[in-house]
Amino acid sequence: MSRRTISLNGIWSFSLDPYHRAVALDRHESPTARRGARADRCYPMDWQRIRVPGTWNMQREEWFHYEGNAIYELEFDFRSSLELREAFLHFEAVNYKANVWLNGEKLGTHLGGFTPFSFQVTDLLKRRNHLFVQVDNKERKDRCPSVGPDWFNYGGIVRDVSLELTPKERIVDHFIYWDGRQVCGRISMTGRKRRMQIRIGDLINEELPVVGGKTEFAIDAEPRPWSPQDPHLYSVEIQYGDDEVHDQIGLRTITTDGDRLLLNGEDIRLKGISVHGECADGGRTLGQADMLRIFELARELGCNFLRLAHYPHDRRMAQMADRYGILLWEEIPVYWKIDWTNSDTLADAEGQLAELIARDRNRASVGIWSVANETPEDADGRTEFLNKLIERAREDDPTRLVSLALFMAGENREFAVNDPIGENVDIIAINTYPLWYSPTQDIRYLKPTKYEKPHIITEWGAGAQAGLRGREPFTEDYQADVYRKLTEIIEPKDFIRGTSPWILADFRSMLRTNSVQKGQNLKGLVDITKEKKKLAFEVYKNWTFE
Ligand code: GCB
Repeated sequence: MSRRTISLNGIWSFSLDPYHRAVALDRHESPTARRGARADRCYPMDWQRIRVPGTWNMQREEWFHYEGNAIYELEFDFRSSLELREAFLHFEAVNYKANVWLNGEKLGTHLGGFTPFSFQVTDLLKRRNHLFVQVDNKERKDRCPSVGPDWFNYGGIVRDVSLELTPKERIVDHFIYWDGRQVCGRISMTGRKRRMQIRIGDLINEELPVVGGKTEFAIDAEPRPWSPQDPHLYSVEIQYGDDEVHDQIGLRTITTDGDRLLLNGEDIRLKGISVHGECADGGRTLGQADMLRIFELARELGCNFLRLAHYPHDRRMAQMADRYGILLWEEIPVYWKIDWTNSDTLADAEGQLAELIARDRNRASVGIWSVANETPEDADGRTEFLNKLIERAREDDPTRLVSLALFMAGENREFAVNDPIGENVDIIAINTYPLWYSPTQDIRYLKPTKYEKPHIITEWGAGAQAGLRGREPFTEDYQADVYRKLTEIIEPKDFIRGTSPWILADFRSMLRTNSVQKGQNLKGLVDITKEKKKLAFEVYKNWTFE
């Protein structure tokens, strides 16, 4: 085995630190001293045990509403030999700001609550190690998301932590895709070896030169294309000196032609559903079974498309989608109001986008990168900000479509037609809530926007409390009726190439603390446990959209 992953998941020590005392008092370096400290000494921490990965909100009742600064620590042994190896400390996601120290050395800071990051720690590892992580999830105007999104701001080390050991000379990154004619690859590596070997199923088996730390190739091939009907995956093996990387990759193209959306050159209509990355018990930390449940429900609904809203979900979602043949829309949390003219905020958003693309660009299921959701067209600096993100997405991945969700409110019978951002995206995606937020809006006459591009209705829906019957809003019957009416309107409109109503499951939201919603957004087709189906589930399931 050329590579090794050592999991650092497990039980860690944890304390809320609302006044930022740990770092201010430089107390992060010696946990043992702290633990032995007598109660009357000046130690403000209240060390408790916590599960990593996990969100603190779901692990103790008194932590449920906590938003702010907290500290984590772990002592771990490391016995592996580091000769001829590099070691990286890897975090899959920490919400939102993470400062990390290993053995008293500050490794760095990461912003963004949903994407992976690592630090090289080869020279810092010892037999006995002390890892200290300061996590701050306080909402701020200059972050992405900014203050007050319509979801719950779960804090903590919410996804896996590991040590990754690789050979010194190693493969850094690979990006493999099919452009419809050739299988193309870009592989980067560090080291002095001049050659590398790549095998892609029975399509390619080549030894190729490495020039300037890179190998690029484009080889004529006619693969069995990946699609929802036939989610075929090829196994990929890349060898470079002692290093070896394995992957499972689907090959397909996704393009547009006028208002048509094409998968492998053929028209496709997307019957989808939006979903948050949340589960009832774990909050933002989903286990394998929680993710499988999402796919099980999506498949039962007859979906070929999932909108992973509004931030990067667990990386295993795209791996599963590859296997199940579900196309994905992946998004970054540039949501509602952002500090559009702040260059640090732009850098943060770009960082999250780049990390997401780097993580998932080998996943055939990912068809669309979304750079934002419902942003105010007239806000100063907004369009420039979004254009930079669109540009960045295209630069990092020229093989996929780029979009964002717009919003249509009010009485207009046409989609939000004048938003200049429509010029630069591949898909016009619109959220709209007739019969709910815009009760008198009549979308029967919906026409396409002025942009001759495929249109997707990325949100519509209605709230319903599971089990509540009647004719009023918030009953299951009312919601089912909205699903009946909207699907009837959407179906014959040929310019609508996809839809992903809001939403698969009820979810926690800090915007929904009133007496009906009791802390949850209730627009799910199933309740928050994903066990109770509402009437609308059956309505949507029975709808064919081809
Ligand atoms: C939207 C937002 C989504 C909300 C939803 C709602 O337009 O994009 O994040 O949760 O409406 O239920 O209001």
